[in-house]
Amino acid sequence: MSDAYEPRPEHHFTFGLWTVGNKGRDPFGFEVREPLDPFEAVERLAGLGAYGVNFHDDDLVPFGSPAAEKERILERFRAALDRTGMCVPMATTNLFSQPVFRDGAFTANDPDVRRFAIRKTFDAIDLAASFGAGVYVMWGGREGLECEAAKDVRLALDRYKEAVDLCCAHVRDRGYDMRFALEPKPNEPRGDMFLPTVGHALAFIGCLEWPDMVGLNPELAHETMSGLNFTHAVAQTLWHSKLFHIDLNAQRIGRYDQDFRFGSEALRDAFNLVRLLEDSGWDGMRHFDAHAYRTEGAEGVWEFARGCMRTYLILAEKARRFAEDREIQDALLEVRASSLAEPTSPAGLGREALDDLRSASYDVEALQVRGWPHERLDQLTLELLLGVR
Ligand SMILES: [Mn+2]
Repeated sequence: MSDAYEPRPEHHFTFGLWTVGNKGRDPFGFEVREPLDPFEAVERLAGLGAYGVNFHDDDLVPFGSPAAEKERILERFRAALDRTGMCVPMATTNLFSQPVFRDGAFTANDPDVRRFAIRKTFDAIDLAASFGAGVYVMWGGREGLECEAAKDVRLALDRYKEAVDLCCAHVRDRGYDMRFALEPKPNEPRGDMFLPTVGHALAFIGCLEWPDMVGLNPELAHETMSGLNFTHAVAQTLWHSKLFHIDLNAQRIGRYDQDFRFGSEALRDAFNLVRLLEDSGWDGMRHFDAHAYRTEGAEGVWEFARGCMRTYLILAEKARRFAEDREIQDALLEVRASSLAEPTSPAGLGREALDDLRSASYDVEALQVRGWPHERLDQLTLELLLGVR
């Protein structure tokens, strides 16, 4: 299948090793797919037109590998990257799989567990820097609780802040060109997790030692699990200049963390998101944090990966057509979409401007009789998406 929606490296699509390498294990069933060699993942993704590959420290070098084994793995991985031209734009730490993190990592009650988590993260940051990764994602997989009495959330946030500050200090001390991206999630695997939504994380960043070094990696599935509008979360993150990275996938509200192929659920929401990313000119990586259905065998994984990228490109094309569609543009004029860019107080915040606002009279009768034809605009958008215009 070769057409206008063929992914190419310049589209900046990336996948985590853990996404295409997902073996299909879930809380009720064992693995259904063989482990995927990271080197094969690089080759296959490059063949599909991806730009890069991201990893947790343990995805690449299994936890506890001896130094010689680590060197051998890294050498082979580097060779695969060189051969294919694939990049590593982002990396992260696994602070959730090992039993030592059962009570949390950065927010574990035991200070030695916290120090071990910091040490593991420092090592993973060094590994990330050696591959040229410019973004380091922090997803607090075990940062949370089930038993409310066991942790004071305010103290946990003190320790969370301390950990992020220490990681920033490490990057500054080493002189790396690297920024951090926090990834909020409301629950799973913990009953309740700290920094549960984009809004919580944005507020948290303002309290850090080096807030400029820290932004967000919002994930579609995670925000949707909370029942929130992911496109709005991303828009606000952009508004704060904090969109450092993004995790794309699909998710239905009120379900477990599904991590489905991008666009496979809530297609209109996916369109709104792609239109936002494309129209904003955001130049970050389009990263897919998702995995193939458990039904799939080894080849289905590549159908999944290709599908994520193709759907993004198809929706980007729809976004371009939305901007060119005469009737849609007329409908936008009708709802005065561009008038929202006009300041409410053109004279500013001074005394004179305030007096103007205080003394002006408004014909509320006239203002309230007018309807706003959102129905027409919405239907036109839907018909564009359905392919009949
Ligand atoms: Mn993610």
